[in-house]
Amino acid sequence: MSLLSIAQHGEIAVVTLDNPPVNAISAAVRQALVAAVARCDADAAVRGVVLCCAGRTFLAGADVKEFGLPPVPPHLPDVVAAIEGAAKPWMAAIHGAALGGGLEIAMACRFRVAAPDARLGLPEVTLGVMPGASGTLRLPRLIGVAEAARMILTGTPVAAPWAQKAGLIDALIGGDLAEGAAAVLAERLAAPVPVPVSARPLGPCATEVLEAAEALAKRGGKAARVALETLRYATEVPYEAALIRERENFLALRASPEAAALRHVFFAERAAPRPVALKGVSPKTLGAVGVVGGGTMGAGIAAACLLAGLKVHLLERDTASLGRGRDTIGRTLRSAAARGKLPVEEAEARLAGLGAHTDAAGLAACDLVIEAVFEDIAVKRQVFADLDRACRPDTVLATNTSYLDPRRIAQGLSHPERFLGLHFFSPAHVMKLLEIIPVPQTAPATLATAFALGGRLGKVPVQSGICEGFIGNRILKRTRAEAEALLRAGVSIAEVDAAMRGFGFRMGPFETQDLGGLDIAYLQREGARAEGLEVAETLGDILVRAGRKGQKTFGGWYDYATDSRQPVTSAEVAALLAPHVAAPAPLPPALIVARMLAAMAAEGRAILDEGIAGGPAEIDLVQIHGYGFPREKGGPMYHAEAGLCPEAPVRATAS
Ligand code: T1G
Ligand code: NAD
Repeated sequence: MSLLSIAQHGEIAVVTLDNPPVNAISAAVRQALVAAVARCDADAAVRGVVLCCAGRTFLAGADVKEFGLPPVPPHLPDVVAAIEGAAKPWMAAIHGAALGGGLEIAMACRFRVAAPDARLGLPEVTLGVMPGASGTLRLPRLIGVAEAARMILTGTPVAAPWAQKAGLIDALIGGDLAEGAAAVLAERLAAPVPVPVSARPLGPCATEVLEAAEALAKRGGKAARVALETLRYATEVPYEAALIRERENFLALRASPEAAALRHVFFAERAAPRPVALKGVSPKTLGAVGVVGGGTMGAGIAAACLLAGLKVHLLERDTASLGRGRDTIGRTLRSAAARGKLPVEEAEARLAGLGAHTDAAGLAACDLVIEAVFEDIAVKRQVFADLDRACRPDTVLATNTSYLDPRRIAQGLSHPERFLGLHFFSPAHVMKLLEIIPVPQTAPATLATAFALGGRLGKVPVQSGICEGFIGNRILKRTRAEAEALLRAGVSIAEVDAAMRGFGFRMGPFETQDLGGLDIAYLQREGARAEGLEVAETLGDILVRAGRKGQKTFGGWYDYATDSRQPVTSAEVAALLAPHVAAPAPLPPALIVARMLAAMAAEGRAILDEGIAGGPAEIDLVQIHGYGFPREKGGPMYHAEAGLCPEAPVRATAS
């Protein structure tokens, strides 16, 4: 099919764009649309035009692949102006999603209709930019400043029924969209055509509206703040002046390092669920999923699977533990329903369908089983021996171990080709990162099934080779060592945390340890020492031995009042560490950040050299989706590659 075709439906021309996979608005699409306006205007048989798209969605916005390239005319604002200025009125017929420039083109049309399940949005801030083709001017003219601000500053799309109520679209069209739209347009042409959206009034907005928008902009980062200023300006000046300001601000944001970093993340996230090595490999059908262990991780994993609409069977070692696991899962699903993630009755139905067992025979029908029992090789091996007997030979068996070698867990399995590691992160129903760890015998279909599960759960799946801590926890160990090296060099705990928060992490490395508990890593080190491995003493060990495990003991790297999570610098910690650290020697935050990022990038390069990760972008995704690395910085490998992170001085101590 050609990029653009025009069919006649009586006096209505139906223009169909076909630019797979998502009808991104490339230079060719822009040229074709401008030509279509001229062609329909010149055709005396045409009284109105319906714009629709082939494939899975309406226009998904500007072609992000063109962002780093010199702009090619006609530019998107030219297309928007051509459509609004057309002699024959246009109607946008939306299915799938009208996003970014796609919605801006739809708002230049005199009419907009949509399929009931369509979505409409201006997600530009998620790419570090803002609407650049009249979105900040036309959207508030259609739905008011308050709702327009919420859509623009959060980048969150809205559903078509809401859009109709708000006045963003004129009608919902069931059945054949093009036919329905043509019929509606023919009817509408019997009455006077509405004025163009740009001609509608937009007055100053109430102070409380802007105050609410300011709160949203604070959370949205730099692009959201610029978008808010542009929106505010649009309510104060005539349309043309505001349009010029919008374009200036958009182009400035598009050239920003944050926008470049966010585009890197955008494409990395879309490549993650479809590794090239698995092209053509069919995953197994995922009907029922088994989860062994209903503790912290098992309950989270089971909840994630239920929220994704999968049938779940939970296996615990006894009825008391099973009851605790089911209660945790129930709380998670009811909380999701309370937040509007799914209807309450649907949550209850899914909970009622949860299989609950204390014998592995209960998992016999499962297509995939995830083990999340104690981090103990003997316990895990016993569980897999039971599953080997209870499940079908082709049932995929996965371990959620954090640190054990999956090859050791797989020893003795009758069908190791169906086994691998699936490393979820806590809380498992929230954290998007999923590390997928094949063993040498893992079959491609098993691996493809794991990636398919990741996609079904809305995770960001990243394949990891086998090493201590896989990709994420290995880098975490390196950066914790670097943070302690800074302490030994005389930098304070608070300085390190403040510097990393200033860079964009929500919490610094020491605050994070207090939140999760210092004892988890301590026990892992003690376990290695018990096995005769040489593991250097860490400053964290000193604290744990003094009973300071973090917030759970009201003291870790910081002190905590019994009724507050507010960290307070601790005199006891200063005394405990005094023999091991230099006299206070503050460092500029930029240098602290440089050293920490250099440590991450150095460990990432070692991971790449060892073939543990497939590429630097995957390491970036691990850090962003598993450890809070700020998205708008692109990840440690991107940040180092982009020359944004000077090589820090040689590391002070070994980890
Ligand atoms: N440009 C280029 N490629 C895109 C693209 C885009 N806008 N959107 C998706 N792709 C590619 C993606 O990389 C993948 O490629 C394939 O399409 C399928 O994507 C002036 C400036 C539309 C909801 O932010 O939200 O307009 O890996 O796996 O799950 O104001 O894609 O197959 O080679 O995500 O069905 C604003 C971003 C741009 C929309 C479909 N628009 N895209 O989801 O498919 S800025 C966006 C999405 C803008 C104007 C400004 C989703 C989707 P490959 P996918 P999906
Ligand atoms: P947990 O102690 O909270 O839960 C373990 C559960 O396993 C308990 O409910 C226990 O009753 C159950 N169990 C033990 N033996 C069993 C058996 N034979 N059959 C069925 N159930 C059994 O532990 P957790 O934090 O959920 O960790 C579980 C696994 O996940 C560990 O391997 C851990 O390394 C890994 N993991 C933990 C985290 C984390 O942040 N906690 C993150 C990623 C991975």
